[in-house]
Amino acid sequence: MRIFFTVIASLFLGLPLFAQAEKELVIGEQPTYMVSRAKGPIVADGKMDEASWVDAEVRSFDYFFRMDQPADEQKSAFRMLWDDQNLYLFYDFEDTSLTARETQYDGRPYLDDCAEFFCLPVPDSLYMHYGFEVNMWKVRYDYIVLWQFYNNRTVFIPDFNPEYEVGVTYNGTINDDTDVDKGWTMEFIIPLRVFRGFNTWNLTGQQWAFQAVRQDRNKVDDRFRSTSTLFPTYDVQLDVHPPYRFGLMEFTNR
Ligand SMILES: [Ca+2]
Ligand SMILES: [Ca+2]
Ligand SMILES: [Ca+2]
Repeated sequence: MRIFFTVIASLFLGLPLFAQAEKELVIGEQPTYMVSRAKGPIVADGKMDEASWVDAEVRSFDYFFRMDQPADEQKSAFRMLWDDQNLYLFYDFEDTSLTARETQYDGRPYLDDCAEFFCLPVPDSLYMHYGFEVNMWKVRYDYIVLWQFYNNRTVFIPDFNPEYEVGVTYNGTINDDTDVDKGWTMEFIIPLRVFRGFNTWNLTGQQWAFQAVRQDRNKVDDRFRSTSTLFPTYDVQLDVHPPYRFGLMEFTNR
């Protein structure tokens, strides 16, 4: 039924649900997020106190999947900064129902309210990326994806366990369906050394491929959640990982 409504909604809204399903973005076509340079230290506490965040480009997650009801379409704001040591991410989510169940590292936080970041440290669409997915308990699922690696099967390698910092704030009650919550934030500091092997120095002017994603679960006892993304995915399978749909980040000094 949900798929039916997705198709109808897509026809009604004129979204290219099928037409571009297999289309790959090529260099020059990808939408680009301009990453400003952090002018001072950033603390991963989930608070946007640092002056540098004022300079960060703000993007919303406007591409929704698996929506069951209007409440599944909640607003998100995404910001990113960089310096010579780190990438900094800030997710700001409106959310009327805070939900976090997973407590096991490398488990399934993506079934909860979850902030996700997929990154490929080159400016092209290739069939591997790093993934970071974290819920409100700061429970992480981090991995390397080999997209459709063999016999069309995509492999997630979970024993990629990099060191990075995550800070969370939330306004509401977690896992209580009886009240109305306000929202939550997540701030990441991901050291560039996590991506060593790729070029991680003299990044000014360089571009990396990435996607940022939100999972929004609104019922404690139902694993159903809606998904929204920064860049369009146009994917029939409702999978957010096809790397040929990633956008770019461009490192600037401004
Ligand atoms: Ca902060
Ligand atoms: Ca891992
Ligand atoms: Ca939620």
